[in-house]
Amino acid sequence: MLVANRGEIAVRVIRACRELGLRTVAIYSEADEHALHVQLADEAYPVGPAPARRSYLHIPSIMNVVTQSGADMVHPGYGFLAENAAFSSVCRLWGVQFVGPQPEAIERMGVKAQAKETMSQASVPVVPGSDGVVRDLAEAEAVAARIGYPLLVKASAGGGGRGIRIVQEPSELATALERAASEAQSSFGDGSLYIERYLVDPRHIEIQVIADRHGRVAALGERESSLQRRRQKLLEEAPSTALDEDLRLRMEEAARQAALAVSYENAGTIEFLLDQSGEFYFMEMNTRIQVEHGVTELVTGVDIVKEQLLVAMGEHLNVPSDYMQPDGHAIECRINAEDPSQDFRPSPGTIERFDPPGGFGVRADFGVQTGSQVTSYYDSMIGKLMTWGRTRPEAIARMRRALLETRVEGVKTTIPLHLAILDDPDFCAGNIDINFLERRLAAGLIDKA
Ligand code: MV4
Repeated sequence: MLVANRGEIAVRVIRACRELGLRTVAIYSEADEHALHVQLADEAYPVGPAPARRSYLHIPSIMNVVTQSGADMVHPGYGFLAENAAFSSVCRLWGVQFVGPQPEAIERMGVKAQAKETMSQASVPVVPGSDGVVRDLAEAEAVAARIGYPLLVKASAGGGGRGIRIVQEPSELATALERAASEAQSSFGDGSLYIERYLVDPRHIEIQVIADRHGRVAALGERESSLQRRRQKLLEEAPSTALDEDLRLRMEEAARQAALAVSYENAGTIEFLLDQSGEFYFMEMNTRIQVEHGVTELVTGVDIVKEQLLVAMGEHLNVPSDYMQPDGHAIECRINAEDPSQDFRPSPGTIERFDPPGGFGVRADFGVQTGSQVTSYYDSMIGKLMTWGRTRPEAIARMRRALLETRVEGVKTTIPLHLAILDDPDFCAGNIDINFLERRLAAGLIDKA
């Protein structure tokens, strides 16, 4: 198995491979020569200089290592080439098994407007709005009359928050469309737009699915991913305080239908927006393993990465049910080398000392050790702290204890932010939505000192 990634997810994949008796091949840039994932792998090969586009994103260098090492499988992790259809295709051409979905599925889910169309055909609930792109003002006004205001004008080629414009009332519609079209044309080379009802303060709920090559799709429950800042998740949990068993089953069924609609294979996540009236709508589908997969593992007992590997080798899923229900509660805090008192500015440097926490119900998935270099070439996340408890209060108390026990010297981290979140009454009551964290930060959750 060639692990085409670095950091904590490379370590995570190498561990799953070892447990299955698969030999592991790591790749590393010049900046990662002494990294933990390199030390844990059976073999390691350099792929180029520190910049990602010349190393972890450089497909020719990676395929050279496939040839040199004789690897017959490639796991892309997340980020980098994980959702790059071309990389998945090159692996197929090279005759190596890509641990993920087919290129066609990656393509179809990659274009947000097309993904929404596919979901709508599969009777997966989508946000009320235009049926595909809006061609002129008259059509836009007709949609607006049907769905009401406020509404969003979204660029078809946009995604991840880019190319979205809110329209509060009819008088703003014409100008918003013109500006959105020209911005989309210049940013994405495609000025086409679609319209959606604007959901006010929704939750971001995602359903984990895993599908084998024998027609079976299992839903592994939901993750609450609403705690984000500028589209970067910081804290996730499973299950969500907003779901009861009935809503969970309905969302799991919608997610399974989404996966079946594109003949999905391997692990994937269907992201939904859940509004305050309990309606949920498809937002997008991620065709990769996600950072936060561990909280689902903790409440289901399913090793998702191992299932990925087994499915990629043609095995049947080992998941006990197609509609998993959670056992207990799990929380994940992303530990980023960023300074919360300096507007989360990256805090690169040498980790002079790293001591992870331990004890019952504590899981520390890190890609660093004492002495590791944290550089600004790559994402600032150095690892994830997860805790499991029989109840959410127990998981919260355990996480607070684990955060206080974690020592990371030499760089600033998001640990103080997490401690402040865990002490927030609304968070403890489970009253959160996608704007919760930014509201709290604006109100001084973290003192600027
Ligand atoms: C929305 C929305 C509210 N209503 N669509 C942001 C990125 C893109 N993938 C979709 N996003 C949103 N679409 C409607 N109709 C709110 C957001 C949104 C958001 C969604 C999930 C998690 C964090 C978010 C942060 C800002 C906006």
